[in-house]
Amino acid sequence: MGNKNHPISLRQFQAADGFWKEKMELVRREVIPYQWEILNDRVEGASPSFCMRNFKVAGRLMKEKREKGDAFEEPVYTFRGFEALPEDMEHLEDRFYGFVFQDSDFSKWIEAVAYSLVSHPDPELERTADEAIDVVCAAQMENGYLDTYYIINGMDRSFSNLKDHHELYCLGHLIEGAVAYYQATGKDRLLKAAMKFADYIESRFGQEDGKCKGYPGHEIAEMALVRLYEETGQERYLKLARYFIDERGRQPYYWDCEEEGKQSKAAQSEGERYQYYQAHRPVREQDEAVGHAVRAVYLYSGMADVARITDDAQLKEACRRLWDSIVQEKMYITGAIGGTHIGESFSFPFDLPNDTAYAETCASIGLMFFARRMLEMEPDAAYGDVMELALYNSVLSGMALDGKSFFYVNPLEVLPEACHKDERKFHVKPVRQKWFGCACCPPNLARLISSIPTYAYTENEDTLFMHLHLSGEVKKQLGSQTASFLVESGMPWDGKVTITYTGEKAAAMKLAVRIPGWCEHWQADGLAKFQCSEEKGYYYLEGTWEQGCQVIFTFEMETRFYQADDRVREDIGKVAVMRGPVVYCAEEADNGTSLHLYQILSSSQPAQAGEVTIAGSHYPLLNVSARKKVKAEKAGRLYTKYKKPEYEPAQLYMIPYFAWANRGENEMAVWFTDAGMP
Ligand code: FUB
Ligand code: ZN
Repeated sequence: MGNKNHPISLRQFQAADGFWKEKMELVRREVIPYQWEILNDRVEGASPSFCMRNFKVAGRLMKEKREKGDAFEEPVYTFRGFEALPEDMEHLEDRFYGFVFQDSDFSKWIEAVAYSLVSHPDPELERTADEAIDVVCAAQMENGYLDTYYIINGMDRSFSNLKDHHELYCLGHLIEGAVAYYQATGKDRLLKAAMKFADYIESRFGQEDGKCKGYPGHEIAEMALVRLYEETGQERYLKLARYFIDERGRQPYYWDCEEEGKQSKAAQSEGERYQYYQAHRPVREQDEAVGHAVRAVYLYSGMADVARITDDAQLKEACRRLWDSIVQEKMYITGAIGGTHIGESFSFPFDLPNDTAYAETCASIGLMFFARRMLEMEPDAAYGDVMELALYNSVLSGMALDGKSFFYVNPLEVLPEACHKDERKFHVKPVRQKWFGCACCPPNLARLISSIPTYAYTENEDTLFMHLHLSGEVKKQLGSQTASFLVESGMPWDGKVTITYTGEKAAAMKLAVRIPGWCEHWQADGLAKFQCSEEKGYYYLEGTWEQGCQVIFTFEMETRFYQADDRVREDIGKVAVMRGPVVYCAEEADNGTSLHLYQILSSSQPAQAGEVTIAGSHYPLLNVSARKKVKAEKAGRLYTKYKKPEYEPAQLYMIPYFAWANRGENEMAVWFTDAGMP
């Protein structure tokens, strides 16, 4: 067993002014309180959540059950799926509303609250969270079961549709939220509830005779159970996680026994069946990332956790293969994944359409989960590069700059008219929305951003790994001694990273700094005292750190053009622009309409043309040499005889991709035809 490299605790990091402190503050000030209002259906004009309402209804049922004892009549399962809210909220019936996994919105919210409380204690928020926890715990059944969908609709059908009905997904999120809240506050009410639910599941599922041989339809329980194991030291949780991972995809398929599984059996051939759920083959034999993208990366994250803890070489190899399949064949330049809205899924290799991309925010967040776990398994900057790419682009684009609206889908090209009129693009929204009926992404963003330092740093006994370069003070415990470093970073706009040792006592340790893959030229100053080496993209500084000792990394941050592999049909002959980890895009707001008429002149280097103010903040505005097709005179016909096109010189102004769609509905594109020379 080995648990060598783990994320730092949030207590070890104090953010300093800079990009990430601003984002974490935004989540604390805007997103968390807003989401609490949403969870309680108090935001006018936003899709109702029903989340806390469902817990309250389930709680009332549990109370009635306690009071009536044997006389209590269990509700009989009534499948209703999602129901739109009647106009009059007062007259809702006492039943379950929303999606089957609505409970998880609370769990993600409480997880974000927990992280925020560590960085910024707030008694009032903590009181609200404690009250919410009371409501949730009141809904728990005596045996530990806690999923309001079945508690309200009838327990006679619980565990009857593991494939689609998310009970184990809700368990996973509950565990994540509960562990985070316990770690933040020391309060164990929710943790005990989550353990009780996990224990109940453990009593029902597993290899042992008489136990159900099922596994989650939507993964997350795997990684959550590992987290619960790491928090409590209780081996049974690790065993259950491992069971879920290894049982998945074994034949005969468990889901063939489930009613709805039989339907998909008829529709799909052997080998394809259950690909959507990554359950078509045992996970150790899988080599292509397939199916629902969020499910996939959540599974792979759990696999990486188990592989690391149990030092399982075969499982590690499977993780590496699946990682390669994603980043070599199925990832957008923005770090987004999920090429098709059909099944919110990965498409076939190199099928990465820009305007119909699904690219769900949760999927990029899940990719970050997977990346961090790969880093815990084996520090290799290739994982850090992807984690950083997803973070600064497809994750951040999921949230408006003011934290008040969200994208579920993160396309790389948008024509608003198409979003409104073309059914193939109805999933693509030209502006962020206040909330969604299926609101998985916004609370996922909140929990990720408020815990970003745990992605920036991992540590083992004598080494602190810096994967992301955030401004702030980071501490590391070395026996009874505390080492600390102040990091001043200009990322993502400027590649200078100054690291000053601020510990009172000198410390002998290694600091390993990720050299970003996008950086071709870099230098480090102040190294004289250290033994330095470079391995797998990390620069190791080993020696005795004394107060005031300073190392400065300068990562040259040039604006660069990128091209895609020739097999990506949609991007052939096109270029995209990046500067450091940030992908740039052009918007109608800066360039006018008809972005498709622009072609980039990749022979000239893009320049920074000052700044653009969006939602009150300033962002770099790039000026890219281009040419624009002169519109042909109207011929009155759709097709005319070929005439050499005429172009006029033009400038294409580009802004960071994550900041797009913050100025109303407008065209946007990341990839442009490369005209090469003027
Ligand atoms: O099924 C739960 C969540 O809803 C998934 O992770 C998202 O893709 C959305 O379908
Ligand atoms: Zn989502």
